[in-house]
Amino acid sequence: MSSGNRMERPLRQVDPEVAEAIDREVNRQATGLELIASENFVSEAVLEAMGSVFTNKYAEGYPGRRYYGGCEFTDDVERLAIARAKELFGAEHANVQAHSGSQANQGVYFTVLQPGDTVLGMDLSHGGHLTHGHPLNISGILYNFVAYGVSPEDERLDYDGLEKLAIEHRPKLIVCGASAYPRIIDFERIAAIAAKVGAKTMADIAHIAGPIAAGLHPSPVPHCDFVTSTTHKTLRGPRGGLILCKKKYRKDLNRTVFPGLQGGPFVHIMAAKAVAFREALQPEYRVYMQQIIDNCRVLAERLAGHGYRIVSGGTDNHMLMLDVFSRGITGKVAEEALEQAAITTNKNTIPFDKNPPMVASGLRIGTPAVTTRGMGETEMQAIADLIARALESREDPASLAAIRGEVAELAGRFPLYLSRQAAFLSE
Ligand code: DSN
Repeated sequence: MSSGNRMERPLRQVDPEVAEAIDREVNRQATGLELIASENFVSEAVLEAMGSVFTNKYAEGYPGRRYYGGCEFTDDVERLAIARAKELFGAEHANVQAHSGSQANQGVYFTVLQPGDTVLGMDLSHGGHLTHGHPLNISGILYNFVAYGVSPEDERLDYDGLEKLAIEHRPKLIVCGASAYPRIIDFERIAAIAAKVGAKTMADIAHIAGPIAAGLHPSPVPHCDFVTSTTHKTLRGPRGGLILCKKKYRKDLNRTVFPGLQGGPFVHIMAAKAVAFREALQPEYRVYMQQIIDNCRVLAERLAGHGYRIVSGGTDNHMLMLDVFSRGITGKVAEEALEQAAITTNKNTIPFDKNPPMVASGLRIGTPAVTTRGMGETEMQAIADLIARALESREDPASLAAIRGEVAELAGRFPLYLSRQAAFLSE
C-alpha cells in the first residue's frame, strides 16, 4: 500500500474503536442537555481549524523569530490570533501560546513571583480555582497563598475582608477571578486594594471572558497587570489558554511562556483561537452572551420556584450555584441522578460547605452550551422543571429514564453537529 493511501484512509477504517467513541460522544452531546458551566459547543469553523495540518508544525519562538523553518503561515495565524485577542479585550499585549488556563496562570506566576512569595487568592471552596493556591497544586506548593472568600451574610465577595488580608500579609500578587462564583466581580476595587499595598494583580477570567468581551461584565483589563483565560468556555473556542498584559510585561511574559514553561506552541489550536476570537468580535456574539445571562437568570428563578436555594440569591452571569443540600440531597447524588436523565452538571462545594468536595452540597449549572444550541427562556423553564422532577425521582430509575426521553425530545429540537451524527445514526 502506498503511503498516499495510508494517509487518506478515514478514521473509521484506520481505528474503528476510536471512531465509535467519537460517534457516541457526538450522540451524547446532541441528545443530552449540557449544563456544565465551563463547557460549550464550538463552531464547525473552529473544529476545522483545530483539525488542520497546522498540528504537524513545530514553531518554537514567536512570529518573525522562530527556531524552525517553514513558519510563514504559522506566523500569519499567530499574528491574527494576537491582534484579534487584543482587539476583543482592548489589551496592550496578548500571548496566545499557553496550552491551558493552568499554564496561563503559571506563566504569570513565573513572570512576577519567586518561590515562597505571598499571594492572595480566592478560596476554592468559595468559588476560586485549583490554580489559585490549592495546597495540592503547584501554585500552592511553590507560593504562600492566603485565601480570601465570600461573606457568610450574602455569599458575595468580601472586599473589606480581602483588603484586611492584603494589609496584613502584604502580598506580591493578588489573584482574582473564580470558577464557581455567580456574581459580578469588582476588579477595579481589587486593583485599588492591590495598589494600596504595592501588589500586582492577576484576573483569571476563564469563566467570564465572554461576558467581558461583549461588554456585559466590567473588564479587568484596564485595572489589572495581567489577565488570564481559557478559550473554550464562554469564549467558545478551542481548549487552550490566553494571557493578556500591559506592554511593560510583554517581554518577560513571553519569555516565561516560551522557553520558560512550554516548548512548541500548538499551531492548530492558535489557528482555532484566531477563528474563535473573530467569531467573538461579531455583533451576534454579544447577542449570544446576553442570552446566556438572561437564560441563567430565568433558570435560577424557576429552580427557586421549585424550592431550591440559589447561592447568593441569584446570578449575574452564565452560572448559578444550586444548594441541593438545602433539600437534603448531596451534590453527588444530584449530579448522578441528573446524569441518568441525560442532564449533565457537576457537583460543587458551596461557601461554608459542610460536605467534602467529592460529596458537596451544591450543583454548578451553566447556560453557555444550551444557549449555543439556540435555546431561550421558554426552554430554560422547561429545563428547570426537568431538573426538579429528576431530583425528586432520584431513586426511581424508571422515572429518570422517562425524563431522559423528554430531554432527548427537547434536545432534538435544537440540532447539534448534524453532519457528524450521520454516521452514528445510520448504523
Ligand atoms: N475545570 C474548569 C471548570 O469547570 O471551571 C476550571 O478549570
